[in-house]
Amino acid sequence: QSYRVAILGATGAVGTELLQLLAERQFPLAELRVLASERSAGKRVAFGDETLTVEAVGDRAFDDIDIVLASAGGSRSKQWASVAKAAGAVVIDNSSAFRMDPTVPLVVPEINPDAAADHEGLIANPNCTTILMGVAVYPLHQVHPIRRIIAATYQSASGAGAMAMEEVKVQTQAILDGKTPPTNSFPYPLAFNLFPHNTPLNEAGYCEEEMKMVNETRKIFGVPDLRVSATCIRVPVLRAHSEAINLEFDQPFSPHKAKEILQSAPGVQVVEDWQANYFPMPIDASGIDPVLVGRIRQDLSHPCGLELWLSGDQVRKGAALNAVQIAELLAQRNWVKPASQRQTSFAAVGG
Ligand code: A2P
Ligand code: 11C
Repeated sequence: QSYRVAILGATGAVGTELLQLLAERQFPLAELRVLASERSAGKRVAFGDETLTVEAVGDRAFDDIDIVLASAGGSRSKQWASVAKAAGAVVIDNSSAFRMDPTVPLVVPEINPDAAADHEGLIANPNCTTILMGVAVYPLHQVHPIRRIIAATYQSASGAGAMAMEEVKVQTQAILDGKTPPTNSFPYPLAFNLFPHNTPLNEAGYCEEEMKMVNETRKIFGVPDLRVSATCIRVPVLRAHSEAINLEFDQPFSPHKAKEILQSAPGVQVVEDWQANYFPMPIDASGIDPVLVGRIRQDLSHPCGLELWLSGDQVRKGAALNAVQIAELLAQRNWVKPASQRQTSFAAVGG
């Protein structure tokens, strides 16, 4: 079976990656519609060896579409998800608009694929830092439950979109030329600098990005009271986020055993050369699928603690790849239609 797919936000950083992944992974496509704002209507985007013409999203844009991969920001998702659902499509939404809605599954296929079965036309793709952390620590959580996670993130410009990536390059050149760096995507210059993630702060002093790591991890792991605390920092890296993660388990967890588990965990690649002091780096993680994990070591300050370090491509596994994997999951398990509209294999017993 093949599917009619639409990408909303096809000209953006994640949209571009979605196009590459659908081609690379040979997703079974009957049609691929590429949608963006009016500004981009008529532009051409690459899809494998072909180019496709971008259409402006509109009321009829989702007619006859089975799967929508949405990555045009939360307000656009809020505006168009219901239109796409009404047209009969299932929306896999990369924004934060619906993630904490209890009726919307929040899915990382390596962690909670079965949650996708219950969808009613909308599935949320988690936040990128949350996905990367989840893929790396869930395999350990399955062996010994995690009691507490403390994370510090080093987030690249790609998390703020294609324009922000461009801005870092322009800022870098401006500073090297002795000029004032322009700032549009971020409140402060990012080149040769770093700053706490610039999302709104709550009363406790945590920003939205940090609270996404708390709340989304709880939902994906199915542990509503999991203790998570995060500090999210934007760094002048173009692409791929890194995270320093401290884990506390309910019992001691040997680093050797943790490494063995992670070496066979889906979506993870262990990168550790202690002699060479070589561990995951964003330049190595950029453009590849696995989350690179290393420096798996005993927490000196706690007998049940482990420390680890990861780098993962924010645009790939942190966004586009996870969304395409959800689409593949729906296709493989025949879950493209909403749960309430699916034919079960049991005939209704007549009365
Ligand atoms: P466009 O290029 O036409 O503005 P990024 O996160 O990399 O900045 O990408 C954002 C994506 O969301 C782009 O594809 C962008 O399209 C799309 N987008 C932005 N505003 C709208 C809108 N009002 N309607 C549809 N798509 C939009
Ligand atoms: C960043 N993680 O790096 C953010 C971008 O919840 O989908 C993605 C925000 C989200 O800024």
